[in-house]
Amino acid sequence: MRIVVLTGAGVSAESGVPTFRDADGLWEGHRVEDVATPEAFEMQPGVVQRFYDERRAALALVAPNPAHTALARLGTLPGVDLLLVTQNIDDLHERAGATDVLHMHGELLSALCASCRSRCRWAGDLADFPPCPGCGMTDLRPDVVWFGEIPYQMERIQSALMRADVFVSIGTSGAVYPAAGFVQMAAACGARTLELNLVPSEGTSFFDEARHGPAGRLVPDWVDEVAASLGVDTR
Ligand code: BV8
Repeated sequence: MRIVVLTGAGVSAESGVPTFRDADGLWEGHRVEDVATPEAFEMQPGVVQRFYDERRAALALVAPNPAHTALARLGTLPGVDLLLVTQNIDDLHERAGATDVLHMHGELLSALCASCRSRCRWAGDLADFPPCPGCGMTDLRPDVVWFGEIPYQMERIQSALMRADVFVSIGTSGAVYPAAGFVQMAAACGARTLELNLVPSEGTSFFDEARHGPAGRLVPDWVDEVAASLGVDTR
């Protein structure tokens, strides 16, 4: 069974990672264009670096929840060919045991050199503009995809969507493209589509089925169903 799963901020909400558009969402404190665009980084690099330094440091205070754990288990089920695509830049999928997670919008724990384009794992701050381990220039930036920039590994995502038997969207509002358009691409290529979200998303009408509630309950239940359909007992 070829499954493509797309996750958003809602899958990490029960771990204590603020989402973007919910009441106390991240953007509440900051205007998107002030922190998540190349122009903002050009104009006020210190503000943007501190914004991501804060989120990187906050990763140490959170842990995976049952939704992350269930998706890691899904990837190990015999007969399941899973591509786990996330819009999240946290590392909770990996800490729950998931392997080969595709971070289409980048990762907090990675730095990208704007000079030599090399990447390196990064756990500390960038606001003091440390030298790039590759070229020594002080042009390291967060390795995240800002608005107006092209998401990572789009070809790999598109080919998986076109071959998928099942497409599942978890914890995302469907407000940001191209991720918000994946359900239509998968459906057009014959996949069965399922939305698991706290409330109906902006794209809920595009899904064959939608279940609403906390991911920490919906995702383990759904993974058990997949396992049972493959004759595998999971719990
Ligand atoms: C691009 C990284 C060209 C940085 C992010 C078409 C139409 C209109 C606009 C556009 C368009 N195409 C492009 C655009 C422009 C733009 C865009 O979409 N703008 C929007 C605002 C209209 N898109 C871009 O600029 C993209 N680039 O298009 O390049 C291109 C395209 C294709 C191919 C080649 C070239 C780049 C966008 C990426 C920007 N970077 N993040 C950072 O994180 O700081 S986006 C960021 O915001 C996240 O990564 C995520 O993608 C988005 C937030 O959305 P969600 O994750 O869904 O979070 P949100 O808070 O909104 O919703 C949470 C949901 O969870 C809610 O529904 C809530 O109810 C639910 N929930 C809450 N708790 C729970 C829960 N669910 C279950 N359980 C719970 N406990």
